[in-house]
Amino acid sequence: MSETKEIEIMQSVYDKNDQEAAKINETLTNSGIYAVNVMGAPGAGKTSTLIQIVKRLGDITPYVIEGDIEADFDTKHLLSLGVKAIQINTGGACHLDSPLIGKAVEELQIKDGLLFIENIGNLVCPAEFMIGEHAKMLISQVTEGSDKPYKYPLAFEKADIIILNKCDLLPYIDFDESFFMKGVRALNKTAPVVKVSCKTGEGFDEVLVWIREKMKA
Ligand SMILES: Nc1nc2c(ncn2[C@@H]2O[C@H](COP(=O)(O)OP(=O)(O)O)[C@@H](O)[C@H]2O)c(=O)[nH]1
Ligand SMILES: [Mg+2]
Repeated sequence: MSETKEIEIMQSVYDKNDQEAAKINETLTNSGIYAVNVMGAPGAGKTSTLIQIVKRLGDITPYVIEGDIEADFDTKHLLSLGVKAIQINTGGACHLDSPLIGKAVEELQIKDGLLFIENIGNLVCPAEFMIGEHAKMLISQVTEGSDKPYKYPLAFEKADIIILNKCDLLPYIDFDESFFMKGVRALNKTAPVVKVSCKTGEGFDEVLVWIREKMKA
């Protein structure tokens, strides 16, 4: 009788990705780059948040790697604002991985500044893959409902900062902030949760304080 063997394929896929992520992280650190993996659902306001941040960076140079399944609207928008940006289209894959980011980093030729990697709009897979970042920024939005930390725990657990976007719409919707915060804090005791609006600019001064502190450290 032949012996049955269990092969942990997922583990080795993650290991290979994480090893490459560690190398990218080292390369970026040595080049004076602080990298932020920006995660969130489609339409949560990831690009809008980056635009608000970029406007406030002063002497810090921003770079963006834009991840989308298809199209390059966000990259074109960022380029039109003078931001050095590059597009990755995954053609279907639901997250960015280290080999994709490794190539993009090489192509961008960046030095001394702040790199945002806008991940594919998805609250699940991006949280599972390290891509060389120093920090993960999760964009949540009041319009997606206050139960999201309970339904998509990993993204909230792994986040180093949680941006709660579209707060200008709070008067028009039922968003239970204390339920949301209870869910967040059950998973993540330390990440700051910053209420913002990309429409009004509310909350971004606090986001900038966080970024500057992280880059200094
Ligand atoms: N009312 C309101 N709309 C927003 C806000 N932030 C983003 N949006 C809108 O939400 C849509 C998706 O934003 P976008 O930044 O493209 O989201 P992404 O897919 O996560 O990059 C756009 O129509 C934005 O104008 C906000 O704070 N308030
Ligand atoms: Mg976008």
